[in-house]
Amino acid sequence: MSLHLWTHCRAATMAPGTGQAYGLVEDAALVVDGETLAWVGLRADVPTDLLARCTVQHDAGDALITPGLIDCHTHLVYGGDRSNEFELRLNGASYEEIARSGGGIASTVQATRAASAQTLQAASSRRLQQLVGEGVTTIEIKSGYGLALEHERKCLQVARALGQTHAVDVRTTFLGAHAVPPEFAGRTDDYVDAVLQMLSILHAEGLVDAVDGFCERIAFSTAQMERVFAAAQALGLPVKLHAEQLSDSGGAQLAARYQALSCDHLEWLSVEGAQAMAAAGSVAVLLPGAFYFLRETKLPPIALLRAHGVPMAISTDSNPGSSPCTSLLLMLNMACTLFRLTPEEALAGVTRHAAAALGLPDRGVLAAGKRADFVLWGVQQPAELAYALGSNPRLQTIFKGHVV
Ligand code: DI6
Ligand code: FE
Repeated sequence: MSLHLWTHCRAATMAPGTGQAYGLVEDAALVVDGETLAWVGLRADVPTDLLARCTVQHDAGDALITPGLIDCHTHLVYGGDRSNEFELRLNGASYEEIARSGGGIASTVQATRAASAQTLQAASSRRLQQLVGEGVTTIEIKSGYGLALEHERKCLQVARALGQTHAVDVRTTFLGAHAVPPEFAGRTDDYVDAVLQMLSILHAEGLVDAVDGFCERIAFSTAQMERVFAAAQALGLPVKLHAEQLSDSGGAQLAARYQALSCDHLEWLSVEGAQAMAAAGSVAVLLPGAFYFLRETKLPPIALLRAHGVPMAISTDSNPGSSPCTSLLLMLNMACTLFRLTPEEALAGVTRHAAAALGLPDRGVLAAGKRADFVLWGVQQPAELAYALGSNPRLQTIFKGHVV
């Protein structure tokens, strides 16, 4: 099989331990074999046997190359929007008050149930195109606005279908434990029974790659989440958790006991929670869009996460209520400005650590054996990706070895 050679570029490989910030390689070459990277390094060092097999040459025009970006936490598939609640909040109501009075997630559930798969597909496709247009090559999409079997199924099927119609790898997460739907009002434990039933059916239909929940005083307790996690574990599915977003409920410790891939949000994370995550190898997924949009003032404990060596990922949390955002590059900037991450930490957060948050060791860095998902950017320095607020310097995306 003929190989493809990419040259005239700098590569921010994001590979750890190279001694270079961003794993940067000046005057780099990438050799692509089918869907896989066969070799990455200095152009002068490409092995001659490989070079001889490179029949297609690509001049990257002095672009900076990074791994394809990974948006590891989204609620991309939903009906309607919540601009009305945005307005209510600007007139004084809080996010929790709106949620408790039947708005919030419940209003999106109503709109999502009413929408056909086709309508959901069209609306979600528009959002996905914006992310893909910024170099996203892997995206996680959660259910959680259907909250009944047929509607959770519909959303997960739409998510899977999006992966067929766009140059992006879609990972699905079942978030049945997102909110208690109106027909179960006051009967949360009964709804958890229903969640367990939905999970086993949707898993059998091949629609679920991971399981998530919203562990919060306005959603599910740790005891209720534990039932969901135990069921996921019995099915061999990895778990993640929306934990300590609005309060510290000990969700991180629970998730860590189930070797969670990630705990997400974490504004109220405790020392014990961070220790548990470190011991379990869980990634901290930070969501600056939700922090910004809800005008939170409690910052996630970045210093604590650093001190315990917990890897930090960054994601859009794209959803209609707390982060109506379809720009992962903007999240890079906000992770730096709001959370004080370094641009290198932020870029690792949408590449290497985002891959870990999805349990995908085959991507997130540019190295031999990894998937050939990468992006050419019209920038000189990697820091420009986080610095240039609201700009999109993407030149080209290569997905599974092919130019998109
Ligand atoms: N936390 C969030 O920030 C989103 N879901 C969650 O569990 C918000 C979802 C929404 O408001 O629609
Ligand atoms: Fe979320």
